[in-house]
Amino acid sequence: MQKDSVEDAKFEEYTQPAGGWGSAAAVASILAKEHVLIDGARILRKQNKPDGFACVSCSWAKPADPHLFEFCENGAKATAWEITSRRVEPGFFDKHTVTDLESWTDHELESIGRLTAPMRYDAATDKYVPVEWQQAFDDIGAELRSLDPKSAVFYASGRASLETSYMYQLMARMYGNNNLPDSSNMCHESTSVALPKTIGVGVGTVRLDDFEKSDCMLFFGHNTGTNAPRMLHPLQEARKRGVPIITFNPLRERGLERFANPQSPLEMLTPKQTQISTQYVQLRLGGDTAAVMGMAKWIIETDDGAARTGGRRLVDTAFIEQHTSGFQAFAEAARASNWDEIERESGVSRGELEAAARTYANAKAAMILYGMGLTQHREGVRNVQMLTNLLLLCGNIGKPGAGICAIRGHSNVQGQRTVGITEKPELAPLDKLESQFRFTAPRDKGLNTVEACEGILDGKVRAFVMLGGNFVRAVPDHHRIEPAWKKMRLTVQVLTKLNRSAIIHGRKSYLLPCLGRIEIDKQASGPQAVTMEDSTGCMHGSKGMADPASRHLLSEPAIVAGIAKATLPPNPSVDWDAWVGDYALIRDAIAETFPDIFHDFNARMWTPGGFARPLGARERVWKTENKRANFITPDGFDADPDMKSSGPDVLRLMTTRGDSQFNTTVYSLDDRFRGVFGTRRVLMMNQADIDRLGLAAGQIVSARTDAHDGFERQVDKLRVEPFDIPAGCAFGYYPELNPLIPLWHHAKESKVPAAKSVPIRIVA
Ligand SMILES: Nc1nc2c(c(=O)[nH]1)N[C@H]1C(S)=C(S)[C@@H](COP(=O)(O)OP(=O)(O)OC[C@H]3O[C@@H](n4cnc5c(=O)[nH]c(N)nc54)[C@H](O)[C@@H]3O)O[C@H]1N2
Ligand SMILES: Nc1nc2c(c(=O)[nH]1)N[C@H]1C(S)=C(S)[C@@H](COP(=O)(O)OP(=O)(O)OC[C@H]3O[C@@H](n4cnc5c(=O)[nH]c(N)nc54)[C@H](O)[C@@H]3O)O[C@H]1N2
Ligand SMILES: [Mo]
Repeated sequence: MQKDSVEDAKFEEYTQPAGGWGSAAAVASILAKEHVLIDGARILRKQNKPDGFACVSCSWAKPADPHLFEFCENGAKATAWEITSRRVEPGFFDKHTVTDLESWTDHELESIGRLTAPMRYDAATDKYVPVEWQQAFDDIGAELRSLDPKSAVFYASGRASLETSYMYQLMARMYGNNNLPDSSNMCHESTSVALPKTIGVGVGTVRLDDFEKSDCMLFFGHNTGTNAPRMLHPLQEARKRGVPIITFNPLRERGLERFANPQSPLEMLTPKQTQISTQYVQLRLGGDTAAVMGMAKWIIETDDGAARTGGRRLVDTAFIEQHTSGFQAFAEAARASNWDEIERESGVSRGELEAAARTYANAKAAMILYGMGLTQHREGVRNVQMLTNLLLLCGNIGKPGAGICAIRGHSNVQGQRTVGITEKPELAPLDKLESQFRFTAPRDKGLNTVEACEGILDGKVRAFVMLGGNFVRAVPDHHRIEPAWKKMRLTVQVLTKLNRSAIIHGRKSYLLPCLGRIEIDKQASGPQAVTMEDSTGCMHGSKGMADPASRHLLSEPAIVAGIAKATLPPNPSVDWDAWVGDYALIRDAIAETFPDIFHDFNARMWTPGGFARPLGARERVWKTENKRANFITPDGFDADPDMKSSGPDVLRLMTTRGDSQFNTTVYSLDDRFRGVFGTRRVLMMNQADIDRLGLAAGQIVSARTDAHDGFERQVDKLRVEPFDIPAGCAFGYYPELNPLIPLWHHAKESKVPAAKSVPIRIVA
């Protein structure tokens, strides 16, 4: 277990490419640390294989013809973390009161290993004590039945299978609410709100085979080498074909600069590496709308000239005519915009944006890929809509090699939405569920993540059930949420390892440890398999192969069924036990609810590469209100309305992931690619800002939010270090800096916390 030491931390540039020997060494080291060297190696061979298990780390697509090792360094870390030989037996809790554990870091809490048995909080001793499964279910059921259903929340973190997620949403709705927030509310909800209005789907349109057909790729706000490393393989292939890749990112992320394929012997033995980005646009945090507007301006004005002189057109006028609406207004806004403002807001020169626009507009089929750097802003929805504006301009939706790729987070976060986990009743097939299961579904809007936090703060939320995740730690305004969280009547966590949400608990609290996806799941009808949806809308089967961490663990479907049976009145239309006995029956129920996507589910789930869900936009069928694809003209470029009046001492902070964590799960304290070793308590700043604010490299400071809403938000003991980041911007790590984000500081329409634009002052 590593101890975070701000003073002794090391900062040195990492000179290697992403992948390569550094990656191979890191895999061996984590397998050794978790004491799973031999079994780990056996298990990794089955990772992301058509007959194996789906990686529990990111949601990137799994190819039909996988590599010999279809996993990356971080996928291997996630596997080792789950199949670790370390255990937290009930005896551990004899030695530690829960109050003692409050001082443990996220890294310390998880590194002690897998929980092995269900536990209940005992207020008399301030300890977790063992409880029988049935007793836990009965207590939880009794508590939930005594509450107004509107005061309970059912959160899902994005890892649980389609089968479990379907059962979970059904349980919440039969209980009486649509309070089904999920991690997507903090993640790609800006996508789910933006895209239905522009292209009529809630998810990205790109599939894996588009990578082979594309001749230009634009990357916005995603750290691929760390957060979806397997994607570097198709990118490397594209580069070998000469495809230009343009990256828009305030940081020079190593994976998007250069990559050595750790599976290619040649590249491992010789210093060969592929340069990934052909142009790297280091824009300001939140500068994307302005940057894309600059590109659109150049394309439209150049095209205006071509129209006059009979030259080659850059704008796809036939496509725009036949398929879209709103082009004239958008084109007018682009022509009217001025370069000074574009350069100032984006932090990028006109020349650079014109060069990027030229490359893009000359491509026959271009795709845009993006992540949290776009969605986690006050203007997250507008950012995403600007990307579709740019794609529509050149007809880049609905043809091979083109499209938009929302790079999702958790391995089944997209799928959880697909099978009904949503707080928005209009997105769930409530009529169908009612007729299938003979109950009356609640029709009022449920709570999303931010609204659930508001409910916790004002005492309206009394019970909180978590299907995975670490809600308390992942949400904004951490220091305000923690004390309120403790006042809830009931917290229930289905989990694999201890985390902050288990330690900061409600008055009654239950820890229900489950099997992980990599483990063998034996039920009445034999070993079970489960399914997930990847970032490209393809559904895959997954079967576990490791021995369970403990024989007392239950599967996630069994736990959801246990809570449901103890909470809900009996309903002959839902046989929870039969579902747990044979997950194929759950898949039959899913297929009945969603026949378009999931017909013949059990037969198709092992299709190599997964089976794809139908997406109208891929065929240029627009499921928008006006049945056309829509340009949406932005009302300005301003990245953050909350920072309008902030003076020059206020920095714009992004909170981001390092290379050795999965969200709040911190594997180690190093962020190798960015050259940060031994601490996560940093504020990385532009040298000019360090000088201007009278600070020095290595100085220990506090960061305070510039919010003016009556609350003091401060994180202490952060080390200032210089970094290649645009002036006025800073970065530090999530979740350590979550206390700085005001709950109300979220994307306007989607309510995704604006974690990439937090206004802070440095207090020396
Ligand atoms: N190993 C590993 N894999 C993961 C995860 C993990 O924690 N670890 N998490 C999973 C989850 S849930 C998710 S959502 C994804 C997250 O994956 P990412 O979307 O990569 O999220 P972040 O790590 O927060 O990094 C955001 C990136 O956006 C850039 N950025 C920040 N602000 C801006 C901006 O204003 N404009 C632009 N253009 N760029 C900006 C940052 O420099 C950084 O490169 O990864 C998933 N995969
Ligand atoms: N400041 C800031 N805040 C952010 C973000 C950011 O970039 N910056 N990113 C946001 C994003 S994109 C996301 S997705 C959220 C993530 O928020 P969450 O999804 O809530 O958090 P995780 O850290 O992924 O959850 C980790 C826990 O999941 C449990 N777990 C692991 N495997 C399993 C399993 O198989 N089954 C079950 N039942 N439990 C399991 C373990 O106990 C582990 O401790 O955080 C958001 N918060
Ligand atoms: Mo996420």
